[in-house]
Amino acid sequence: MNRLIVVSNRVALPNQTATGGLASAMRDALRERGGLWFGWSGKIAKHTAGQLHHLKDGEVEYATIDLSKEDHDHFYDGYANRTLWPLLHYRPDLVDYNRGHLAGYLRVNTVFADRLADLIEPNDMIWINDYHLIPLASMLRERGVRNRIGFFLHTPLPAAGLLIALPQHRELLETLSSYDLIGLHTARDLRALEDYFLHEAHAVMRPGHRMRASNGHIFRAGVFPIGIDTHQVAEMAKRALAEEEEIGQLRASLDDRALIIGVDRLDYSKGLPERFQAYERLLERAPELHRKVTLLQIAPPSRSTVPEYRQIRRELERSAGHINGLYAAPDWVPVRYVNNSYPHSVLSGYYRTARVGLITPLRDGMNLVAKEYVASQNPKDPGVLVLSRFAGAAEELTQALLVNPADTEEVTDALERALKMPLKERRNRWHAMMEILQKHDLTAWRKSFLDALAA
Ligand code: GDG
Repeated sequence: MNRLIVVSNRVALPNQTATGGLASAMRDALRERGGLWFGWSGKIAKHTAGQLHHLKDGEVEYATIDLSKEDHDHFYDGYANRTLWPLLHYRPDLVDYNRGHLAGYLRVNTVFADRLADLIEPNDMIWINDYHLIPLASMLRERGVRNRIGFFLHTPLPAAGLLIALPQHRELLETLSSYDLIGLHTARDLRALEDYFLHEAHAVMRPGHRMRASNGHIFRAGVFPIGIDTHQVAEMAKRALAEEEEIGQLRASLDDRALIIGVDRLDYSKGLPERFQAYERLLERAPELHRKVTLLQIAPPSRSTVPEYRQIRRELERSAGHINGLYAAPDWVPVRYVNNSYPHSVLSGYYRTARVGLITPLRDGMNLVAKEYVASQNPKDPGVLVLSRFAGAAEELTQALLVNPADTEEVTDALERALKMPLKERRNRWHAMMEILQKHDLTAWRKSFLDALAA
């Protein structure tokens, strides 16, 4: 089996817990085949930026580099988080375009290419991840790398009409044609990619989902919806009540009230203000539910150097305070809004406790929390997933109650229906979703991507 090189902005080193789906998928793939994980060390260089740090753990090597403060600010805080992230999440109004940020982004990709090129052996397969590293393959090709290189985009890809709002979009996006394979989460994202290349970048379709770009490169794109480690999550959730004291504490505090849960990084793409509004509307419309339900929203803060993230935090504090001010009673707090993060083992127990999983991003590449919520349920008495149509997960989890997160009444209706859903219907919907999650788990995802890359 060929050696695998994984490249991502952040690397989960062996002594760190792998948070998030990407990190654990890559770690498993590397352990199985042996290989190298390359990326940013997560550190700002005090003296020399770009120096390589090596670490070996069994068959897996890690090579990381520090970034200078200036490069980090332009590349990560700037172009990745303030230009590409809002654009890819359909928010051109939030795109902060600055040529200095683009220059920093290209500079960091160049440093990655320079350092990585020296580490590549002739038969290695290279798997580059996410929007931080779009031009990396073309830079490696310029350095003579002829290996098979795949790219996976973990975010959505918006329609061509939006992508062209990015200044110099062709210079950046056409570099995608240097990959052998581009992986996306959904059919909608694939359509957007094909539409962009065919209608904005003068590419032509070739048989077998291949395209020929205007520079003559032939590449392939496909749909590979990321999964979770379904079996492991289900087992963890089953054990959580016995093993994690937080679960007993939460259950005792609920006092038989139905729990609605949301877990999201504090990000404007997650639709949190709209979610709070729908919950407020539920309490307004259904007084019989007062004291009978509680919303637990877990939202660890992220990217707090970006103004929009500080603003959404203030907005949510106001909104939670407003709802509690209107409806709370001495023995009932309708919204529990928590800005902490929790280990997976605790989260899975929280999911199992919740009658409703309320996952309503305005846009999301996949949304692994939705899948983890389903996998954590008690098969005898499963909860109901209320899911945004605009999360990639909605293409597979069609037995969730699918909603448009901007339509307050629709989300409120779904919440009410979920809270009142009879056991038989809950079981039927849960079984259908669980079957999909078992078949298309994380192992199946990485295998199908790597098989396609090797083909
Ligand atoms: C990108 C795309 C796509 C652990 N503790 C907390 C927490 N975790 C874990 C969750 C889940 C992961 O983090 C979050 O996964 P998501 O898929 O929801 O979102 P991201 O990792 O930000 O993002 C996304 C994914 O890549 C994979 O391709 O699905 O669309 O944006 O595993 O259990 N999460 C939160 N709080 C915790 O305390 N929010």
